[in-house]
Formats: sequence, structure tokens, C-alpha cells
Amino acid sequence: KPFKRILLTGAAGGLGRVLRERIGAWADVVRLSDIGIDALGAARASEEIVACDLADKAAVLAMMDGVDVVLHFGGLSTEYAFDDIMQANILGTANVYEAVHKCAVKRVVFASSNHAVGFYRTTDVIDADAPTRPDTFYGVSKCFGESLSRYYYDRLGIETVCVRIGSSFPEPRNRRMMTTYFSYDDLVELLRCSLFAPRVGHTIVFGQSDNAGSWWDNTKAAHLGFKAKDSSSKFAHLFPASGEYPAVDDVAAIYQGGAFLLNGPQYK
Ligand code: NAI
Ligand code: 15L
Repeated sequence: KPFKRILLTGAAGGLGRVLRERIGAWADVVRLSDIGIDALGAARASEEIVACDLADKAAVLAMMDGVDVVLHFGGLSTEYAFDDIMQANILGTANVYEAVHKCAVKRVVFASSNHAVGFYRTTDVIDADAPTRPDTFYGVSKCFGESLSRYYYDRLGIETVCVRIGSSFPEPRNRRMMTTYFSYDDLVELLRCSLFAPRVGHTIVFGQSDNAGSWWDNTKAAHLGFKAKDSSSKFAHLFPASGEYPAVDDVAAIYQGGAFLLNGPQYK
């Protein structure tokens, strides 16, 4: 198989459980890790299961032993108090990169988020070079991960693909997700491209299916060779377009980050 050992953090989460079923062919061993591992059950053939709090530096270093490549999906996946975000996402990601360096890991795929740029408007189209505009502390933590991984690439040559995932669920849950939808098949294909492209350097790519009216231009990640095969159009019956403009004070419709914007301090 192409890799000896893939480490998947966040393996017990929504996407982690999908990936567990789909990445076995890429490595002799898939090491599945999460802060809580009960939901993972027993390790199957060619799997290892490791309980690890990403905020625990020594535990993260131990977990990295023998790993070739990392899919870093662990951490808080929505908005929380800054202290919580700081531990799981900021310190957690710093611990991952420190261990990646010490263990000579060659490449990481970092599960970033569209909330790194959630303060762009739904009338904007942006690419990977647009300045970040996080919409939450959660989004700030993803900007940190993108910045840290760029530093590890510039300083040490460790490659990372930061995937600014849109909305990766079985189907869109609201009208906004008609634009941000990222099917599981397209996610797996983008990860495959990210791990197997010969050179990725430090790449930022938007994780999206081929949705009408996309806000995100992936031209600068063309070297990954990723082509989305799915589209939210097959769910058009769930959220028919109304053609109405959002009210001027409808924050969740005006900004790309949608309802995450309603987490701002002014709403508390
Ligand atoms: P999830 O919340 O279902 O899974 C995250 C996993 O990380 C959980 O199993 C949780 O136990 C684990 N975790 C949390 N704190 C931890 C810590 N301190 N140490 C170790 N593990 C910890 O989220 P989901 O949807 O599976 O997302 C996975 C990744 O992708 C996250 O990083 C999220 O920010 C990112 N993402 C997901 C999107 C989606 O549409 N599902 C959209 C954008 C980004
Ligand atoms: C995210 O970053 C979250 O992890 C996920 O739960 C979704 O809410 C997604 O963004 C989204 O923007 O739809």
C-alpha cells in the first residue's frame, strides 16, 4: 500500500467515521484517534485505536510514532468559548505540528473550515489568496492552523493541504448549504488527491462539490487535480430558490458563514 501508517485525528466524529470506512486502501495501518474512543468500538484488521486529548503534548507526540501522513480532523467543530477553542484547536494543532516535525511526517491534511473566511459576503467570490476573515473564535482557530502549517512548510518543508470544508453532511440541511455542500464522495476524492499529488507545498483548497453559485474559486489548488463529481443540484427540491433578496439585517443570509455569525458577542 502507498503509506505505512495514516493517523486520523477526530476519528470518532461525523467525518472521521465516514473516513474510517473509506481510507483503508491507502495505508498498511490506519491509526484512529479521538479524545473519546468508545464510539469507535474495537480496532478492526489494519487499524489501531488511540485515545488522545490533542491538548496533551506528550500524548500527541506518542501518538505520532511511526506515522507517515496525518489527516487532522480532530478538535471542536463549531463555536465555543475561547478557552475551549484554545485548548482543542489552537494548542491541539500546535501539538500536532510539533509532533509531525519530531517524527519526520512528510504531509498533513488539515481540516480547516469555510469559517476562516465566513465574514465575506454571499455576493463575494474569493480564492485561496483572499485575506482570511474569520467569523468566530472557531474560525480564528482554523486561520491559526492554516498559518501554523504555512510556517512549518516555509521553515521545514513539511507539506500541508488545508481543506476549507464547506458543509460535509449526507445532504444540505438548509438553503445556505446548497452553496456550501461537500459530498462525502467528493471529500474522500479531495483527500486522495491531497495525499497522492506529487507536490503540494502549502495549499489552501475549498472543500465543495460542484454547486451552482459557488462563492469559492479553487483555481489556485489546480495542482491537486481534484474534480468534484457531485453537486447540490440533486437536492434542489429540498430548498427551492425563492429569488428574494435577504433582509438588510439578515446577518445569516448576508455573510458566507451563515448562522455562525449569530455567535458574535453582541448576541450573547
Ligand atoms: P465532529 O465534531 O463530529 O468531530 C470532531 C472530533 O474531534 C470529535 O469526535 C471530537 O471528540 C474530537 N475532539 C474534540 N476535541 C478534541 C480534543 N481536545 N482532542 C482530541 N479529539 C478531540 O466534527 P466533524 O464534522 O467530523 O468535522 C471534522 C473536522 O472537519 C473538524 O476539524 C471540523 O472543524 C472540520 N470541518 C467539518 C465540516 C463539516 O461540514 N462536517 C465543515 C468544516 C470543517
Ligand atoms: C463547519 O466548520 C462545521 O464544522 C460544520 O458543523 C458545519 O456547520 C459547516 O462548517 C458549515 O459551515 O456548514
